[in-house]
Amino acid sequence: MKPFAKATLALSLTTVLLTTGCGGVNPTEVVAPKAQAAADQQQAPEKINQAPIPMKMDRKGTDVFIEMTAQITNIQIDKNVTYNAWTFNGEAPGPLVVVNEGDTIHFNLKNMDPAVPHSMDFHAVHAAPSKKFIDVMPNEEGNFTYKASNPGVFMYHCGTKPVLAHIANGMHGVIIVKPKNGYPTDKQVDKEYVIIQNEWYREKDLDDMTNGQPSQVVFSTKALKEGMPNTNGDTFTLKEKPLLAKVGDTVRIYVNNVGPNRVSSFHVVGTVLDTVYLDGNPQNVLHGMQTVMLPASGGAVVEFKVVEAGDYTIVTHQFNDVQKGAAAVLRVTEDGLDHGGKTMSH
Ligand SMILES: [Cu+2]
Repeated sequence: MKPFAKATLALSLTTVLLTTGCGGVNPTEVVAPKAQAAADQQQAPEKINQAPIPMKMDRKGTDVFIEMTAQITNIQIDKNVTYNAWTFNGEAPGPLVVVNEGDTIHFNLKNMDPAVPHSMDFHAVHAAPSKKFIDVMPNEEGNFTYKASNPGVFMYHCGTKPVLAHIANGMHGVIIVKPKNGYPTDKQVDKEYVIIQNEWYREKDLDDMTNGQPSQVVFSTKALKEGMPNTNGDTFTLKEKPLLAKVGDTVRIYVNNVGPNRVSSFHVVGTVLDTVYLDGNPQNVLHGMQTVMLPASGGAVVEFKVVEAGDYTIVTHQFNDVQKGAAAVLRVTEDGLDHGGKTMSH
């Protein structure tokens, strides 16, 4: 125990003894739980669990004001596994950020972590990292301004050393910069979703992270509009609660692989990706792809038509990662509604 913790514990014991001494209650019964709680807090600040705080976003013309928190929050990643994660706003992946090409982002990072510095690296901007992606100290705030001048589906992440640990502990997410003139296929799209792939390692195990041995590889979805599903990266939610589409729909998925280490071979079983915009840039257009390679941090916009009712599994075609959880289900029905029933997934 650190000297400071010892002093605090001694002080709180004395206070409790003094205030309860003449009340007729055996002081030891009263003192033990309070003193223990104080001691626990001093000894293990990494085990705190901060309730998610929603991201704030305001717009004035092309100026967008975004406030995010760095915070420690428990995230369920598998049926029986909860991870005491380092997060943005209590979500992992963090909240979806959507801005327009040409916007100026005024970003405020509030670091609620009492012990560890954190930072923000937006892949969507041109900025000097040594000025704009710098550490924000515990219980402090940092303000940064940059322009979102490139359209696409970009990763964001904490860039504090060791970056591997900060990303693997949950500090990653996606920022979509909508192209000024849209995508040429905008009018054909009926349904839109976001899917993010990330890895989880044994909790805070830097060896597993360094050796690239994830315990789970997972998919999540983030809401593009209110009412849409918004999940953390886990092994089961998107298999049990499928995304939905209607027969004949053209479905668009904004996808990103935030890693930190694995490459994603993004594939939708039972269809061909009719149109793909690599990294989500309308100029990087490809057609008729079976699988899109997403490097760590890489994104894409993929579009495909679903012609038959049924369950379509979305995977990374690196099936050892599917074995570790990386799959989601798109359920296609005649009316686009879910009529229940167990999903068929890989
Ligand atoms: Cu961090």
